[in-house]
Amino acid sequence: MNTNASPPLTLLELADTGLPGVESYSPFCLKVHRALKFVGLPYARGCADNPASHRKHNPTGQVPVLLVGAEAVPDSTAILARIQQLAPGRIDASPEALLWEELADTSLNGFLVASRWADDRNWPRTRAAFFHFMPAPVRAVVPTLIRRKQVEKLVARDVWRAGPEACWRRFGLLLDQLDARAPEQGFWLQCGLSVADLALFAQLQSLRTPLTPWQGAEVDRRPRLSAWLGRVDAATRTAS
Ligand SMILES: N[C@@H](CCC(=O)N[C@@H](CS)C(=O)NCC(=O)O)C(=O)O
Repeated sequence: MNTNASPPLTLLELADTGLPGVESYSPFCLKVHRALKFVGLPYARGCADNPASHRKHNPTGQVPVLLVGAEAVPDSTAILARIQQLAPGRIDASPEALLWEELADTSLNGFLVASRWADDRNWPRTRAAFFHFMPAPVRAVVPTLIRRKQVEKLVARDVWRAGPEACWRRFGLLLDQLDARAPEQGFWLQCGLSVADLALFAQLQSLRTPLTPWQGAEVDRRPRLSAWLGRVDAATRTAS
């Protein structure tokens, strides 16, 4: 680790959740938090209520963006690659680890988005957590419109196209497959912590917040998966 030579780092992201062990409701921001903590690089936080507030640093309007000095690095996958340059040899990024990262960021993320935005059981909690800052008259209208758009995107992604029952059946099957694949000891691949651990952890940990109790319980009842999540959490929760 060589923190003295590093340019100052600022993570542009969403507001803190206030929940222990969940620095952000954005799984992609959570992934970056945990990578920075694991390698021990100090960083500042630039929080906003809306991802688009950081648009001047990322034309896609998404978070996270990592400012490395004056250089803006958007996208969690690119940010992890940049962190590996800043702290060489700490996080593995083999081709297999990158494939797992892709599965987490796409497939698993689809279920997280569905659990918060499309699942009627969870929507009132999502609305309260994500839109509390809006004045009441705006809050009465805008969240419902945004929800409608999110559900349209979930249908287009084939996550919600066949409806809730099919979605949660596929979710359960994916969790079963991950549970069967989870290592009995150590990290996801036999090489120390990798981008696979960070990316899978970020999506699964994000399912374990009070916003999505049913989905969180589904994760927690897979014993090997939960034990591995606990190990990744312990290794990445505080700055090393
Ligand atoms: N591929 C991006 C995905 C980032 C992403 O989807 N961020 C969400 C927050 S979790 C966002 O900014 N959404 C706003 C939008 O898409 O307009 C990454 O890995 O960073």
